[in-house]
Amino acid sequence: MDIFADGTAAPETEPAGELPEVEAARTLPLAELHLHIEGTLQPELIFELAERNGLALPYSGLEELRALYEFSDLQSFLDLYYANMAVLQTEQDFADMTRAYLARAAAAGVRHAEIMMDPQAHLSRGVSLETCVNGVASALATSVEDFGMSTLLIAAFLRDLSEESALEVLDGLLAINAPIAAVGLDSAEVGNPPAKFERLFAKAREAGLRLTAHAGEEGPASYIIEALDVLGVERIDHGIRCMEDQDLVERLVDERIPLTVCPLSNVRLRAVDTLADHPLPAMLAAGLNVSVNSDDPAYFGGYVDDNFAQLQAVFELSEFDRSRLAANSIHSSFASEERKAELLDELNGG
Ligand code: ES4
Ligand code: ZN
Repeated sequence: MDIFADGTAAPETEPAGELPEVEAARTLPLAELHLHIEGTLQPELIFELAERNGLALPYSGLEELRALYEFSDLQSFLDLYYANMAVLQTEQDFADMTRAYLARAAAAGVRHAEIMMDPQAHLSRGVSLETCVNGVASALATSVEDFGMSTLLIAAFLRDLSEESALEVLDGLLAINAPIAAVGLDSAEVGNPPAKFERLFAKAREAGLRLTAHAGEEGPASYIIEALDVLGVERIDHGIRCMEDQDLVERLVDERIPLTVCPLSNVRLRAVDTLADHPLPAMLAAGLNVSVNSDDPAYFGGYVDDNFAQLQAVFELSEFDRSRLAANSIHSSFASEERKAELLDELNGG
């Protein structure tokens, strides 16, 4: 099916008298825009890295660790997510984790990935900025030749820490010329509104970085408005709670603001009760610029292809919807216009 640049599709006609095709959905080329690299640490790799680094884990084995993956909210997930990072010690550890993600994402059809990392979560454990940034960046540097995937790095700041801490780390990243394309804002949302980071985002913009922020995951729709108006972000991570504010929905549609939605994450962190209750179909119907992403795939039950497969099973998304989601992801990326055109061609079967 042809998808035009504005996301609309050429009309399709089904040949009369033929049964509809029953075949596995084709793996669409797409961009993954909402992915925390530390959230790709699979339990097996956690044990492998612990052994390599001579660390004792507080779990007897994989089963005991996996049993902890029943979360009640964002904070209960974050506690385990930060604890498991203890195994990331050397540049090699960060590179191995990143390469494992790239290999799995390539199999899921990801052709461009924008990868967030949380430098403050490593600095606070005594791991240097150079170690974590260079480790991830070294794997990304060869992503095109190794996996046919373009990539870029997003430094995300922990909103439950102070703005001073974030400013210091941004200075450090700029001082070492870290190969980052953008900044993001993540961690515990409620009580840490976007406006707390106004100076950080102003400074990042001045440094020529692109801007995104988590908003409207657990926090209210007003945090989305604040992220747009006070921080000046171009993209909203999650954003599902915009559906509680009709005026905001209209604005997001008018301005084509990208929302990087993560359905399995929302189920596992109890933002929605079940996948069947997820607002994604309503968001698509409202004309919002939504994409499907995996967030922390090792923790939430799947990579981007798993997210698509489960959405498909519950909502019977049409090929039109699936292609629109893929096209939205490409249009919403921070890739060059040339790379976007290449990926859109690929999506349109060119
Ligand atoms: C996160 Cl799902 C989610 N929300 C906010 N911050 C995060 N960091 C890693 N995953
Ligand atoms: Zn996230």
